[in-house]
Amino acid sequence: MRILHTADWHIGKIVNEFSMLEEQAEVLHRLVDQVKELEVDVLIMAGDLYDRAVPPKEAVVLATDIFTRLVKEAGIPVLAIAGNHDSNERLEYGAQLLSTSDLHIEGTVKQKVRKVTIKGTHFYLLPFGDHVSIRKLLDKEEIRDLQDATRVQLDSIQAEMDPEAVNVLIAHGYVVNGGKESVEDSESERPLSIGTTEYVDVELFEAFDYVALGHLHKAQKVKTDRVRYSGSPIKYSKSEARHKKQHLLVDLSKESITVESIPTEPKRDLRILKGHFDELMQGESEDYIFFELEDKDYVIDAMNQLRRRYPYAMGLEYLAKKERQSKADSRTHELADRKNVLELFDDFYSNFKDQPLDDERRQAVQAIWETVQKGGE
Ligand SMILES: [Mn+2]
Repeated sequence: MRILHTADWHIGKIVNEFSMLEEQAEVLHRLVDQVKELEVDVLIMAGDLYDRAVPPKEAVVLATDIFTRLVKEAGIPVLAIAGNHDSNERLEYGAQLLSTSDLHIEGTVKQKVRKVTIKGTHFYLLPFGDHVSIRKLLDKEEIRDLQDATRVQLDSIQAEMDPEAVNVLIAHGYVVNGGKESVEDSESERPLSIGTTEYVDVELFEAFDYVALGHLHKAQKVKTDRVRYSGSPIKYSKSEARHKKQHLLVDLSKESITVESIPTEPKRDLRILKGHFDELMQGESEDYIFFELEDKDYVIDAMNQLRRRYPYAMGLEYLAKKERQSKADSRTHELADRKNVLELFDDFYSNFKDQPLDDERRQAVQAIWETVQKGGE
């Protein structure tokens, strides 16, 4: 079974006011050519097809073009799920009809996880959903977070799974090996939950021969060769400047797995350029650039001047200022640790009101604080 694993297309995404649509069209149309050449059996898109729940119309047009070419021209089945950026219901529009043409889009979470069988291999499609709606849908009180929700869904798959067959799971989320330090995230991934843990432990996925994940934008494996993020095909934030963007070509059987990376290489790269303003003004580039200026003093109108040489400049920061700021931050934290509550309130008040706390107010605050310490009355 030869799988092309990709995810996090985020079609329609705007990065620092630049639309990524041109790069997305370039990379995705090339992807169709590549899957034709590589004779893959199936293409997986593991969530975040779009960047927003209601994508711009150009994004919908591009997605339609790519899916149509994959199915009609390349002649391969496509398996896609919703990620946390997608609208589950909107993504699923027409899905039952599209399935008859081998475009399988699973948008909403179902009571029974959808299974699609291709050339004897079973694919389980697990779209992203929040734990509260999954708890309601499955009527399972014990679901308190995403880890519980995933466990319950995987248990129900495993109850009916044929362990002799090759089984592949497609999912979207934050899968870790023990703790979140085990994987590398980026600035452009939105948190999956507020108030409860967003992490799911990789141990839950042991029964599968391959787990095709979406969400983290850096290509990486989690604990084993068989659990992987393909990453996004394009750099979507400054923190991704050093990523090697790729699709994964996976040759899979019960006994073995080999994974090859297919670099995506859009014409316009996203890079960080570090140096003094005068040096940088000697160069030029049509890439997306984040500047890190080493100048000690501010340069008047630096960004506009740089834009004449770098029309796709995305951002600029002064390294010296950043360093001063982080020193000041850590000093503030140190001081905060040593002050008592009344002194801290004093600071807060004078910062907020631009005038010092007078004696009358100080006494009032002190009285309140003493009451609080006594347990409140
Ligand atoms: Mn995501």
